[in-house]
Amino acid sequence: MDLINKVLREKDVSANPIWIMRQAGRYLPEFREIRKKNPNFIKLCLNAKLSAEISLQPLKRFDLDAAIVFSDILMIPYGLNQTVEFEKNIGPILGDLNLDEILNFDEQDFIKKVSPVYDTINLIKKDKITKNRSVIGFVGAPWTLLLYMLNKKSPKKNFDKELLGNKMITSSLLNILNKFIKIHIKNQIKEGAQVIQIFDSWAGLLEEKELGFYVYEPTLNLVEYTKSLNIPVICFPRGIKDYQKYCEIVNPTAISIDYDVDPKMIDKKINLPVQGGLDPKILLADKDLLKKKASYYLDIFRDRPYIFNLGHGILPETNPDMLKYLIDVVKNQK
Ligand code: 1CP
Repeated sequence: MDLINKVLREKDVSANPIWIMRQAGRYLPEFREIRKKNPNFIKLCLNAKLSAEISLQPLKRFDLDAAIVFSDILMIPYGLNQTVEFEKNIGPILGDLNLDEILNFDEQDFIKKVSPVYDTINLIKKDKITKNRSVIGFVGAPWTLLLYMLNKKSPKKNFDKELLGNKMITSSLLNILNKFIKIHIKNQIKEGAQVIQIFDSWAGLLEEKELGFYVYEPTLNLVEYTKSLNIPVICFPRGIKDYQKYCEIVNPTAISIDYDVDPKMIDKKINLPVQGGLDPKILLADKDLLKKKASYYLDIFRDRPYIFNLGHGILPETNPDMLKYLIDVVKNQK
């Protein structure tokens, strides 16, 4: 069994496996090379051969314990016929939402549109480099996807709460999203994904009283579904204030923590395998500080199943040598 599954399934504490959010991405010159020749990001995600190559790039350089499929959480709105484009320095721009079409969307039509993602996983899985490593599939959480679909761009700078005003609409969209997210999870597993991560990157934008409807209920449903397929599921509810309550209600196989949360509090209050935490900005500093901060997390989570990762995606300006150094620190700790 690969190390990550040992941690997740057997609660093994003898080693800390490591993978990095956005490990297949812009900080790698070999990724930028491919990206330059493929200006259409969605098309690149639909090119299984290139996407598999990108997914494996970080494993060729570093001793990482997992490959994560190179794709995007916005492939689901794309699969539901909402247009998705990525504009340089701006981010994703989505087209108008055709509610009637989406509410009646055919499963086979969706699969046809996103099936290259499954082909990518198949290719990654077949490569000998993943023989003793995990292949991680992923989805966006219903709330984060709903937000992109309604806001039609990143909510980073602005997001109008009035978009959520019509409960009939938000509730039916959440239901439809759950249906298609499950299809996406099932098909990634069918092609060989051994772990599923659910990214709820914008969970932190909600108030406590809104979490039940937008986050806890729909995510719990997906967690139970993934577990029923006998696959571990890691949840990353970035920015959420009460990780303890989230874990009590949603109960993922492991909880991935962001860099704002105090790991000591997590250690005291939460009784699940943990992943992540380290601030990606630390990789922009010097090696001594990096070692110190990484060791801080490793020490706190010494006696629990802990997968090393960052508290959000690795930054594009990161020097790949710093990641190499971090992996050495983690691998030499136990
Ligand atoms: O070259 C480029 O301009 C593309 C940059 C890029 C990359 C490398 C985007 C655009 N997506 C990806 C790949 C990606 N996205 C992966 C691949 C696997 C890996 O981790 O190596 C994954 C898991 C994602 C997931 C994703 N996409 C999330 C959740 C994680 C997170 O970062 O919070 C989100 C929010 C997205 C949307 C998205 N896609 C891309 C960007 C720049 C964004 C964020 C835009 C925003 O600020 O709202």
